[in-house]
Amino acid sequence: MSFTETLQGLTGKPLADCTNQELYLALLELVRQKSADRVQPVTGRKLYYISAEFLIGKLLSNNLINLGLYDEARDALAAAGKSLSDIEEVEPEPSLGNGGLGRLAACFLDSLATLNLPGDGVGLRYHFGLFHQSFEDGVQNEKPDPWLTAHSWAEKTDITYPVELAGKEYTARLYKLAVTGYEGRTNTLNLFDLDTIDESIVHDGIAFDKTAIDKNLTLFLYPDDSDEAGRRLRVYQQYLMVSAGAQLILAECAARGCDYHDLADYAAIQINDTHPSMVIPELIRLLGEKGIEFEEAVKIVTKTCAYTNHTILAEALEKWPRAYLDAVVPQLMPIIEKLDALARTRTKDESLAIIDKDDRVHMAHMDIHFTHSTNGVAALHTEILKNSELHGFYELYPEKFNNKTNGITFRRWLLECDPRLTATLEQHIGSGFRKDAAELEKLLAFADDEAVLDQLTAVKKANKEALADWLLRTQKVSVNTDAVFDIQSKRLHEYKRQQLNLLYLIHQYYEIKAGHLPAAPLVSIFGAKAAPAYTIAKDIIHALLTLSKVIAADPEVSQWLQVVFVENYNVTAAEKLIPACDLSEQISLASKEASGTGNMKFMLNGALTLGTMDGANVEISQQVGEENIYIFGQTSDQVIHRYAVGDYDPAQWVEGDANIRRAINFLTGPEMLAAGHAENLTRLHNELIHKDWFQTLPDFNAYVVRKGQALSDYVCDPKGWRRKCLVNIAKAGMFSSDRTIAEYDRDIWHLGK
Ligand code: GFP
Repeated sequence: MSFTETLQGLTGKPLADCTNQELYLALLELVRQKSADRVQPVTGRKLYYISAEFLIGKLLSNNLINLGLYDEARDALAAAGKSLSDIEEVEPEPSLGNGGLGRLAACFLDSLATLNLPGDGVGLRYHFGLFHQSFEDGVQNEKPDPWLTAHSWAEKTDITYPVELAGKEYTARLYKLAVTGYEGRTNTLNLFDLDTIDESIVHDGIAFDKTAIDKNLTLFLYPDDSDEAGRRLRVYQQYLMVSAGAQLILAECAARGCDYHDLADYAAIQINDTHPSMVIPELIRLLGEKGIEFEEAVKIVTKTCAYTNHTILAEALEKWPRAYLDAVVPQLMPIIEKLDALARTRTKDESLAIIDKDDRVHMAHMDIHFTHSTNGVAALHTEILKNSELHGFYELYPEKFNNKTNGITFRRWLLECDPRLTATLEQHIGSGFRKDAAELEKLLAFADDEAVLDQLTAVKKANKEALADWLLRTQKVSVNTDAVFDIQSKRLHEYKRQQLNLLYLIHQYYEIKAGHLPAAPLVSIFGAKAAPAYTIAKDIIHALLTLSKVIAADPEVSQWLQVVFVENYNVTAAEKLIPACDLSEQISLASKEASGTGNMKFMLNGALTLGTMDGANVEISQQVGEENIYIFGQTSDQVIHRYAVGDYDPAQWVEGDANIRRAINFLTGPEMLAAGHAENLTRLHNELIHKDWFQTLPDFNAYVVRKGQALSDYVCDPKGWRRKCLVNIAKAGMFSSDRTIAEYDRDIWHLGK
């Protein structure tokens, strides 16, 4: 049967007569059938990757590519006058993640299935995801971001588990979402939900009654935690996820013959950040119910579980007040107390305890004591964990610590998002890189081939045109595609330093006004959501939106400089932005960005990195060589030293440097106040002058100089620039998540064995 006939069989009428919605549903059904054919029996150890976030993005194209159906589908639809990309627009994007952490989990699921490894995800089926972002009057507004429609990728099952929360029994229902691998097997993303959720309780944006647990539990990812009810709600969510997840794991293993004593031969559990940490005491509790004594249960769980640390920021290393756990999960507290006592027999160091003297339960500490592996996500990050942040633990358990540098799936971040570049690469180096990313290195043979460099230039230009069309259509802004496209897209956080970029743009505004024209016109594009309760992050968004208005209203400046802030940045937007980027902004304060994965996506798509020696930027720089990357700023050692000495005073930098002073004072100058809100701008101004916790000012001048160098290279030496881009693409192979997953499997999971 031809593809057209198959699809027609599903729609019941000629394709040309179908609406895009009908075609989307038919394709969804087809993908379901084909992915079901690739489900394989599990033998030996199977991985359960437990995570609060899975930022999976739209799935139609991704699944068609992985199932080898994409070209056929596109051609059959085109023959009927339909466009696959129009059909894709029908699909709502699930916003089940916040940023890199959740996207990493999604890339890992893709690589597991591609490498034919048995590995499923476990998470929650949030009805409204993180939130939908819009800008009103220069301010971020949050609304629910619904994605669950009558026909969704996540299928309801009859499988339910009882979960006890605050002494009351709830019923967790399992939904299964098929995860296809590229020419590989089909695995599952298991998402739990309650049948009693009531979407109608949400009002005024994303507000809702935080105490109505049966109605609100899975409405949002990361509900506002600025009050106690919100923080407790997060504990409720986490326990729902791990209790239902642990019951699923035990049931699946038992069905395969496990007698629970040998659980570690059947399951490997990866705890993604601290949100799923309660799986440790929960498994011990459940094993207890099966008749296994505490001491043995601890050994089984330690052998089964492993922990990934994604950050050294104290705010993200969860420490729950014991009172919350007493109230929400009283059944776990006796176990956590016993774990704390056991940990204290291993070390006298109070700072490594699970329950501290203020009665707070340190989730990461429980993870490190009672799993067999703790890994960081880039070489520098793991060294910082070992040598400073988790040094005491490293001394206690040196054998547990290991590094797994993050990666990205090339199926989504090259084949799907950049078909033009993919075709060009295939023309010269064949298609082996689709399965083996290391083959991209073959491109180095063309580093001085002018025809290939010209082709890469043409691909980039076409991608910039496509982005310009998309920006016009969706954001109502038009951009000059001859300008350098400079992009900073990632979660909004002060350590990622969107505010450093803001100060640069203000500096450029003044320079252009003074007649010091830049080497090239610049379109500076941002994409970022700020956590709803994170005031300064929202002020940074406001300042950028206001600056964008000020510049646009000034013809002298606007011909050289434009600031675009993309509304509701998500995976779909990232897929448009990344292929069109010339300069990738990876400017976090050295030591603070554990790895970054956007840096890898931009590099793979032929953008050059402007970055600090932080996270995986360090490894990118080692791969491409320092002549093919723009590095600036303090080193992590310098930053750590500055924090240790504790004498950083931003006011001195403001006083001592006229350019810094000029840029900061512009925030509350007449132009900005006329276009924006004094309250937000003044607060940001004060924050930078009096606090600047992430040391923006010491890196300011180095950043200005290095960015100027990049722009001048782009204009003065276009061939040299494109050669650098080629080297970046060729050297991106090491950042495939297939490599990362193979390393996790080799060192930690040993799946299928
Ligand atoms: C976090 C870290 C990043 C890291 C990802 C994945 O997420 O440095 O690359 O986890 O390990 F901070 P985001 O801040 O990017 O969400």
